This record gives sequence, structure tokens and C-alpha cells, in this order.
Amino acid sequence: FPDGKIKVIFVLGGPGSGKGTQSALLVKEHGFVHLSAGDLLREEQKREGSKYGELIAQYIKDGLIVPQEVTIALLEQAILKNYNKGATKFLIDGFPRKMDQALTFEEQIATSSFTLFFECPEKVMLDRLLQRGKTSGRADDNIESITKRFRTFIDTSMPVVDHFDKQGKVIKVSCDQPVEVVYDQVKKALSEKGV
Ligand code: UP5
Ligand code: MG
Repeated sequence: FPDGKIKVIFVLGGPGSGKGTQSALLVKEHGFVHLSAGDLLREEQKREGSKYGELIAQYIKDGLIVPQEVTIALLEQAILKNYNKGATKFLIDGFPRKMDQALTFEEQIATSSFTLFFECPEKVMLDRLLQRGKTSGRADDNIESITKRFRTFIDTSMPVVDHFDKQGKVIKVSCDQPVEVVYDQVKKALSEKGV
């Protein structure tokens, strides 16, 4: 994409911190296109004829980061599809969560404007995910997978947040409050950034 043609905001935070919930609210009021890397991977996993189905299923169950080639290709495809329909503002949720992804995406697709980061105690995220697991049907909403997801978040994904933080590009919002309260903070943070 030519420089400045699209605006990209990354939405990061631990598993269950509320990335999807807050992104959905922003779509309603701000007209962003919301792309969840996890959702795109789950769709690809189900797609008939996908050669990555089994690989994705295994990585998700183990809470590991799917090789960047797969995820970046899915994101690029989704961005392009929406861009061709006139969209220019993208919330990219749950990505990048490994340094290689962050570098490749910014080099090949677009530089992010900033990252919205949801800070959340692990206990709160655990309770939410176990609760959601009763009905979500997600293969990784069980205690074994959740434990692995937390590990990966700390070891692999936090370095990405630190990387953008060093560039002064991280907005932190505490997620341990009711959805509306978190959303008010998100909106305040975005308006300070002129969004
Ligand atoms: N909830 C939300 N906000 C609340 C609030 N303020 N108060 C009370 N409850 C609240 O929320 C989770 C649950 O909490 C929901 O039930 C919600 O109602 C409630 P949600 O908004 O879904 O949180 P989110 O942060 O989106 O949680 P999610 O489980 O989607 O986070 P993950 O980051 O774990 O999942 P994701 O889908 O992004 O990734 C899944 C897997 O895909 C990864 O583990 C990895 O294996 C793979 N992946 C890659 O390999 N590469 C990638 O680039 C991305 C993903
Ligand atoms: Mg999500």
C-alpha cells in the first residue's frame, strides 16, 4: 500500500483481555474495519481445501503463534478486499504477536499509527475465558490451552508491545473494568490521538 493510504491501529492484549469486544464497539461508532488475526486463522482452518487447516488447528490448541507467512497472507488479503471497497481505517486485533510478524508487516504492508494495549491481570482473563469456554466452542478455551496462551503472551508477544512502546506508540488501557468503562477510556485515548 502506498504510504499513508491506509491507517492501521494494532489492538493487543492478553488472551481474554477484551480485544474483540472493544474492537466491535469501535467498528460501530468509528467506521473502522475490524480484522482479528485469530478469526481469520479460524476461518482458514475451516475452509475446505485449505492446506493449512491442520497446522492452524494444532498451533491454536497449543497456544503457539502460527508461522507468519500464513497469518500475514490472510491479513493482506482481507485488507486488500476491504480497501478495494473503499475502506482505509483498519483495527488489527491480536496481531502482531511475535517480533518477526511486527517487522514484516510494517515493512511490507503498512506502518501502524499506534497500538492499543489492554492491560489485564491474568486471573481476570482466566475467569473470562473459562466462562466463555462453556459456550464458545473454541478449541483453546480450556485450562490446558489457556495456560499455554498465557505463556506465549508473556514470552513472545510482550516483546512486541515493548518494541512499539519504545517508539512511543503504545496506548495502555486497563481492561479490568466493565465493558462500557473500558470503552470510554478507549475513546478518550483515541480522541487524544486525533482519531
Ligand atoms: N469480556 C470482554 N471484556 C470484558 C469486560 N470489560 N468485562 C467483563 N467481561 C468482558 O473477550 C473475552 C471474554 O471476556 C468474552 O466472553 C467477553 O464477553 C468478555 P474478547 O473480547 O473475546 O477478548 P479477546 O482479547 O479478543 O480474547 P481472545 O480469546 O480472542 O484472545 P486471544 O488473543 O487469545 O485469541 P485470538 O483469537 O487473537 O488468537 C487465538 C490463537 O490464534 C492464538 O493463541 C494463536 O494460536 C493464534 N494466532 C496466531 O498464531 N497468530 C496471530 O497473529 C493471531 C493468533
Ligand atoms: Mg479475540
